[in-house]
Amino acid sequence: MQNITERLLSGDRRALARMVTLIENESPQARRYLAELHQNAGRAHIIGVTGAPGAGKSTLVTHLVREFRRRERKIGVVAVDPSSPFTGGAILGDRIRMMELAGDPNVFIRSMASRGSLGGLSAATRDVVRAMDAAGFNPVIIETIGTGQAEVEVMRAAQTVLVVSAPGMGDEIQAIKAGILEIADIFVVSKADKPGADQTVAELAMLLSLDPHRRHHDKSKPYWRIPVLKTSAIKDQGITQLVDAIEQHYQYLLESDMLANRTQRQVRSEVEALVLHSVMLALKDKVTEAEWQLLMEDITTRERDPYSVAIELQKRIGLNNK
Ligand SMILES: Nc1nc2c(ncn2[C@@H]2O[C@H](COP(=O)(O)OP(=O)(O)OP(=O)(O)O)[C@@H](O)[C@H]2O)c(=O)[nH]1
Ligand SMILES: [Mg+2]
Repeated sequence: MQNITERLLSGDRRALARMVTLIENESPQARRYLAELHQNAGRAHIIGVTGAPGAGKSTLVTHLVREFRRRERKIGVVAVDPSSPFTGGAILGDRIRMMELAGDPNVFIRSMASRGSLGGLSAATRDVVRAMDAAGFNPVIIETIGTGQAEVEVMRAAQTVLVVSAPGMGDEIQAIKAGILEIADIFVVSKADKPGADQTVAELAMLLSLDPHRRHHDKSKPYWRIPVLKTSAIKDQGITQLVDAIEQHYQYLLESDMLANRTQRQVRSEVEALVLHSVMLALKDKVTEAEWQLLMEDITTRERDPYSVAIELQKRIGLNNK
């Protein structure tokens, strides 16, 4: 009997499904398998789709999957919901909608929800993407709700980020302004069959024109001009143009060295997070909750200062730096 990584690499869906479950459960085996898979990953184009609740993300993803299938690609989808539990409402609806695609052996869809920390969710998402990538899925699409910190974190795993807005969500543009502008590579105005779509496009274009990078970029280097594209799932419009833009963005990333840059930055923050996590585990091992309480009391009553307490704790896990 072959092991799980060999089966996964040969395209066995059950092995991939098992792997995803191990990752979700934060099983220690998962890391060992992922380490084995590492050299086989890194081929997939990772596409992020984010936007406010109800913006039309899942519907759009379904249409993207269909278009990529037409282009004979094998597609992985990870739908991430930071708030609801694994079988929660919205996800269930998405699952039903995506069900029609689920019978296709060249499509692999999984929903994920956070169990623990924010960092845990983005780490698990990244690992699931890596497993799909190693299994030969390309592209891998990550869908996540909203425009907050959690999503930005999850979206860091993506190479091309689509920010989806629907017409008539004026306030949402404000939210976009606040957090998402710097991570967007393509703006999508979904539900373009509805009134107000052109106004939303105009507002986004206006927002982009305020971006200083757009006006003062180095003309000699490859430059990505963030497009604003309209799509309608109902009328099946704009999807091929969107997929063209997604592919052009990937080309841009390759030609401008941005892909290598982004990947290096991601890998670095991943390794840093892994080391930090180990440090926290080591601390948990060496310092009891009761002891924490006493130490914190000492600090709040001004008997001790936080710096010397930190140094004491560092020493206990074998760190000698000041
Ligand atoms: N008119 C119109 N309605 C759409 C279109 N795309 C999606 N919708 C509707 O908008 C609603 C939300 O669509 P979803 O695709 O579930 O949106 P979502 O962003 O994934 O939602 P959450 O995952 O809950 O945040 C559904 O009722 C869809 O039928 C479209 O192109 N035109
Ligand atoms: Mg959805």
